[in-house]
Amino acid sequence: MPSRRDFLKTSMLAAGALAAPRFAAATAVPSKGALPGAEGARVISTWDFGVPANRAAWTVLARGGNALDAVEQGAQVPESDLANHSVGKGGYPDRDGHVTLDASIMDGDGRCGAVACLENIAHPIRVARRVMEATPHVLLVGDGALQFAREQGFHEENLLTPEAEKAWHEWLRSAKHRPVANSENADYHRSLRGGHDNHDTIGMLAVDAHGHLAGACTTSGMAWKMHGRVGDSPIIGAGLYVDGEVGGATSTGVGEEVIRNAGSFLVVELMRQGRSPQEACEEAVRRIVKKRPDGAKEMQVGFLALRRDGAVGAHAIQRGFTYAVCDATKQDGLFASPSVYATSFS
Ligand code: SD4
Repeated sequence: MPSRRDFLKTSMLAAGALAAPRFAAATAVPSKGALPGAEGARVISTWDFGVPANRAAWTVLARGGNALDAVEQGAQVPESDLANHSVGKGGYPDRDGHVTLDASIMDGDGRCGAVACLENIAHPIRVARRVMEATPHVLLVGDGALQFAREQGFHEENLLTPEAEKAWHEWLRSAKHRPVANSENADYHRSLRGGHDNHDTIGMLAVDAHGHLAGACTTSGMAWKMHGRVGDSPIIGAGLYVDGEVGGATSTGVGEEVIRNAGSFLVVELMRQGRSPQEACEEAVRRIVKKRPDGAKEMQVGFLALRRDGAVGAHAIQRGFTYAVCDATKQDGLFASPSVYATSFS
């Protein structure tokens, strides 16, 4: 894992290096089976914890495995990390003390599956894939999602770790129970993020050596959210969208703003119209900021995009959004996204 200083150094080069198509033949899309082994494969994901997640995904891509298996594998790394309070087991609970998880997975061919407000299952991304493959549906929520997971043989366990429970009790002491829509100040948004700013949703996008694309997104959502609240992460087109003809996009930050703008779908459609991944992410962020000129100063939303040729884009409202890039040349790349504002919640 690179140190923060290494990453900051690297990030000086990042925006230019990755915003521009990295692969020599940026517009030449590899045809199926044309590239041996891992050549041409790349996986990217949100935040610092994307580095170990990418490495897990890379174990699949490096042996010529497919992008869908890779992102499912990679997303499980932060889901298992108990020190990570925003994804999977160990995630901070809602205001009533329930850890409720949201996840989605999408293949470049348009197949997708998702779960929302799922309790007691440590790997919601695996359940999302099962929804995609074993049901005629796209999204299962709450008790129905849990019932399905049980039927599929998933193990049930308590996801509220002692550390997360302690943080919840501390929050309860000063908690103001009020709907998110009424609350637009920075302190409140910071509290929604559990006071941890470089720990957030993991969104992961991969292109495999056969030129096939897939994406995954998994989160425990905003800390101390209202019970039943669902963010952007399990909403196809909001927190995640992948189109094998174009590329994929994923988001992190205040999910309500991403849903309002169909954020990831927007990024992919902009790429389809010819914008670079970087330009597409910038435009999606711009739309959010334009609609919420005051609120945007105090909230974070970040988009990450991968074009089918491997070109990467990233943009965020606030400074501090990092993303990890892994390919045959470097497995642990970590970069800082450009942002609209220079402020950081970190
Ligand atoms: C959500 N985008 O549920 C996700 C994760 C999050 O601050 O809470 N980010 O809105």
